[in-house]
Amino acid sequence: MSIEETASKIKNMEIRGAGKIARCAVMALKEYALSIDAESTELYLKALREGCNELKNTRPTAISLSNALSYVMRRATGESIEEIRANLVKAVDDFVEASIAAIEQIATMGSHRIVDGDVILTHCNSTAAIRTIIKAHEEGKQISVYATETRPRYQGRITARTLAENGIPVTLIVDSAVRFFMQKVDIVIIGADTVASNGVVINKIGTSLVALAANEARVPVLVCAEGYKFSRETAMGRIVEIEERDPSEIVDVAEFEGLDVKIKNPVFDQTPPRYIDSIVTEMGVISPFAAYDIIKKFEER
Ligand code: RUB
Repeated sequence: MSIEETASKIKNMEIRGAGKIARCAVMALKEYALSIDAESTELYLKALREGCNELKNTRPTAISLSNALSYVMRRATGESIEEIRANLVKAVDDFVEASIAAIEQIATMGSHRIVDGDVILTHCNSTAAIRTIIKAHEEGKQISVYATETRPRYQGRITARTLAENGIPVTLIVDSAVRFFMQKVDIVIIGADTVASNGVVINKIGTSLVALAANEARVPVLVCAEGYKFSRETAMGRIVEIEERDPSEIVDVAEFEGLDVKIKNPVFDQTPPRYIDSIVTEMGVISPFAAYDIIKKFEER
């Protein structure tokens, strides 16, 4: 897919989820790198950087997107266009392979936290969280899942379908029923778009309410997040921008025409580390307060 097509699909959420947008973006950059016809290495790199920016500007919250693009751009070096191109292609292939392997490593470690008979609650649609749940099921554990519908885009329906297709009993609930059902839940398992250096987890809007309800009911919250979702920028003071999408995703705005009604649609929120039990990464299971260690470890790779 071209850069433009990929950027547009990420923007309109045909491609979504922090991991998937990162993988699709670098794959689009690879296609572009193979097609650029430039007269010098400078012009070649300039074109790559422009392509990168177009992809980065699609969705602001998930650091996975810019971390993935930065990872491949840092490796796009060489004396000639051919060399730069070959290094970029290798970096993209390495990134995609490692990011898929990371999901499996997370699932293996995360499934150890799920015991036979567990009732799990998940929010939104996270590949890493879902794979962890399916892994526990494959290990023979009898589990069941509450999946929130996840307004306004209903990603929870995808989650419910995927889990059910894998033979896991699922109950789909409205987001506002989370506290109602929390007493029946043994563990909350969710994904992340960004993990800040202070352990704050940024994920789909409503995650912080889920975590609050879990905390009140003494239910542990497990976050499944690959190392490239940790934000080095936050260690340098950067605030994670919370994406606000069009009000029409919530309601037909014409219904309120002429009335003093504002419609707001922030699509992610921040969960403080004190409401999170552990974060499962491919580099190990950590306390959210150890997020900075993952940032350092990931950079050393
Ligand atoms: C998706 C979402 C997911 C994370 C992690 O939001 O919040 O929980 O992105 O997903 P959206 P994954 O639907 O707005 O992209 O584990 O697949 O990377």
